[in-house]
Amino acid sequence: FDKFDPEDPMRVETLLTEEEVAIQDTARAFAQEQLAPKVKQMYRDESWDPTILPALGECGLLGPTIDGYGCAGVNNVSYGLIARELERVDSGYRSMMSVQSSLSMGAINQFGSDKQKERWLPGMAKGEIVGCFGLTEPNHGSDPSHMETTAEDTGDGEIVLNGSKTWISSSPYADIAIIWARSKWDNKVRGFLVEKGTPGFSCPPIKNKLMLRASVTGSIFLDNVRVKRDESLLPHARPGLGSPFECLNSARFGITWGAVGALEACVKEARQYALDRKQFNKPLAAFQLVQKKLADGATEASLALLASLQLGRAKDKGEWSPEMVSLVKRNNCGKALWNARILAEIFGGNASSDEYAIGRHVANLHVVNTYEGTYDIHGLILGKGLTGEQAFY
Ligand code: TGC
Ligand code: FAD
Repeated sequence: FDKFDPEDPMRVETLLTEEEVAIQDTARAFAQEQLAPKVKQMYRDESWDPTILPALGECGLLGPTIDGYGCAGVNNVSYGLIARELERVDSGYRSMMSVQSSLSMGAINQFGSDKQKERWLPGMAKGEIVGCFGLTEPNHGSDPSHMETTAEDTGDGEIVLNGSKTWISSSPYADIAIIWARSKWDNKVRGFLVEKGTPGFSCPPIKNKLMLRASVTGSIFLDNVRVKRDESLLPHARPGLGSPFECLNSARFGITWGAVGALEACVKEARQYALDRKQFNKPLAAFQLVQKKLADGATEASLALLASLQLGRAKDKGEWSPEMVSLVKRNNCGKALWNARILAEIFGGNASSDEYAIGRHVANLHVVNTYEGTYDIHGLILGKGLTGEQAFY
């Protein structure tokens, strides 16, 4: 038998194709060489680095599953591998990539007109145009079906948008926002593109977050924002919530891989710390209780990775369901958060220092377990799939 590899306990790499390994290696090199050196300062400053999205674009890591428009056109497993490598450094970097790729480019690619796609996608693939996705509102997070933002057709080719969105990743720096609003003409949710600088449209940052500080988050205010109907309305989004949820299926899938990357980073750092730090004249790694924490973290990361890979293969074959995404999003994020928190104990007081990544990952994973549908909301989606009974209302 082969030697055990603490960094790939279940030898998942043997299940990947050569092309997938090459994409993983590109993403890993990019994340470790270009993002890891920046993360501590960006987390401290809650800053936006305008070079990151263009650098991701340069490596072909934005909108990677889209065919054409300068995108790589790779499979879902490759997209997952990219998410895992970025989140190994920080959930905020995976968030930037997910919002750009799955939520913003994904919405335009799936639901936009040819003209909208040609106008926006090439620049977004290069990371020169920043996108954001506005679904959540101050009064409606888990229940977007009750959203209050409205779209009114003026009858002369214009739409007027009114309302507000909150907790929107990248919004303060976005050049283009996907706004989901209830149309006044048929009371159905529809998607609209709103460009930065449009009168009445503003995206102030939400400052002083305690978590996910390397990703900038903001509000969106729409005060009688007038847009041209043919430029703004996403014509192929079917009226209702199905279309924004389709974008979420893809972003949630990426998050399942990202959470694994964050937990793997915690296991790796905790293992090294336990080997280096001595108490009672022995390395911490030689104590049974410490080994249990490492064993639990490594086990859950490995099983979560296998679940994401199975989901990715199913997506690539077109044999998947949203319930499968919920099962894995809920499991992987919940397990990553729980185990990262336990692994942090190995660091004693040092877990509270940003010289170590563990405290940052624990804080970030709280958000990762919350956005794109909370742990409990995914439990309810799964509960509905299992029983046929919906328990949301
Ligand atoms: P429900 O009545 O079940 O469905 C409404 C319509 O949507 C369809 N649908 C889906 N379609 C595709 N994929 C899915 N996963 C779908 N789920 C539902 C459904 O068939 C129906 O279609 P139609 O044609 O009949 O109208 O909807 P509901 O209002 O009862 O919703 C229930 C619930 C709780 C599951 C849903 O609202 C939900 O998922 N809530 C969570 C909200 C959420 O995830 N928000 C995420 C905001 S974006 C974000 O967090 C980005 S963070 C990114 C980052 O920084 O990484
Ligand atoms: P609530 O919906 O108020 O939920 C609060 C609690 O109640 C949760 O524990 C929830 O599980 C529970 N709960 C709610 N309903 C039920 C029920 N029926 N049964 C049992 N329990 C229930 N949104 C975007 O649109 N775009 C973005 O780019 C984006 N980025 C984000 C970035 C960050 C940093 C954060 C923190 C959030 C972001 N979000 C974004 C918003 C995110 O999707 C929401 O925070 C999330 O969907 C939860 O909504 P909420 O915060 O309003 O919580």
